[in-house]
Amino acid sequence: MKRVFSGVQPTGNLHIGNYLGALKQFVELQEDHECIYCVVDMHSITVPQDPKELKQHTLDIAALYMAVGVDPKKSIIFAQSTVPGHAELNWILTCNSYTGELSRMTQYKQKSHGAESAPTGLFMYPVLMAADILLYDTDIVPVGNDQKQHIELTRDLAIRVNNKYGETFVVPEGRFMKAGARVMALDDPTAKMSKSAPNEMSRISLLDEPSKIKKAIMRSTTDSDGVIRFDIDNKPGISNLLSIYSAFSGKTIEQLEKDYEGSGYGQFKKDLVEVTVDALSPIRERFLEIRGSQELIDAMKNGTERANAIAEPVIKRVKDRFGLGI
Ligand code: ATP
Ligand code: LTN
Repeated sequence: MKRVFSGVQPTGNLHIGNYLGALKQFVELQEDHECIYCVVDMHSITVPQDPKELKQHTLDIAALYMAVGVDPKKSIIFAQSTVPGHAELNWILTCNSYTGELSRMTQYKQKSHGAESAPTGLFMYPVLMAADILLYDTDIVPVGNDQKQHIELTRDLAIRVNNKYGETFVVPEGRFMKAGARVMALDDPTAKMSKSAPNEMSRISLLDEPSKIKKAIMRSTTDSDGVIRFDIDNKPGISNLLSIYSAFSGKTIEQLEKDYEGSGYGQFKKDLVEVTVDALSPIRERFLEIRGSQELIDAMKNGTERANAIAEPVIKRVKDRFGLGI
């Protein structure tokens, strides 16, 4: 069975971009893969976090994994900081990375705003992500499109170490959705939907009430020609809504274009509200059941044990290759 690893940062509520780009794949893959799903709490402290909130967010992301359908009996769910191998491998990979390649990472450039002095953690973020992935001999990494560059770096680091020290790491591959790999902001379809954007109406969170979902979709930015057709360059707003509709309903974009031929944006948006509310309501209900439950704590503790059992022999192998220890 091929092994799958992915992670989500415990920063705030997840939105439908996170779901359609990443979490939906988590659920699909667990049927015929060995899956490891991590809440990457150590990544989130690359920017300051309130300690109490961070702990709660970590539990909430794990609860959301379960609410969307990740089954802790099939998949491993755990918090990154509870497996020491992540930090150990992080250092070893740091010593095999270059400042040049890390300065070229788009996410770093965006988050550091080109400042001359930025937090070192932000700079090192992609190396820790590579450590997460390589620690489990991962074959497949399901993520959104925005992580492509980080996956490439992970592969480069793995290949570099393999060439220098002999076969050490499995070289992983990214896995991206057809519809949903890059969900755009509802108020500005040229920007990625993001947890951190100031405008609440730019996103739909997985736990949003139907009234908020309705408001955000009905107000979403579209063009003025009124034709429901997929054309990212000239009609980014309606194209984004078509992608979301397609991802939630399972209908192809071509089918939707046919279904809505001749009808206006108003009707299309109304139907999209219904499709979205129907998809998110069971997630919200399940989340409220799991949040604060013993089931959640047990699943995460069990996840840590199982993750450690996979990571320990890999760390041992890496240390042997590098001549670390006695
Ligand atoms: P933000 O949404 O604030 O930019 P982030 O990208 O850091 O946060 P994470 O929680 O770390 O979000 O990402 C979790 C997963 O969701 C990753 O696999 C990421 O690629 C994916 N993802 C994030 N935003 C989108 C989006 N707009 N469309 C599709 N996938 C996305
Ligand atoms: N950088 C990722 C989160 C992340 C991740 C990982 C994803 C950290 N470690 C390992 C996949 C595999 C992001 O989505 N921002």
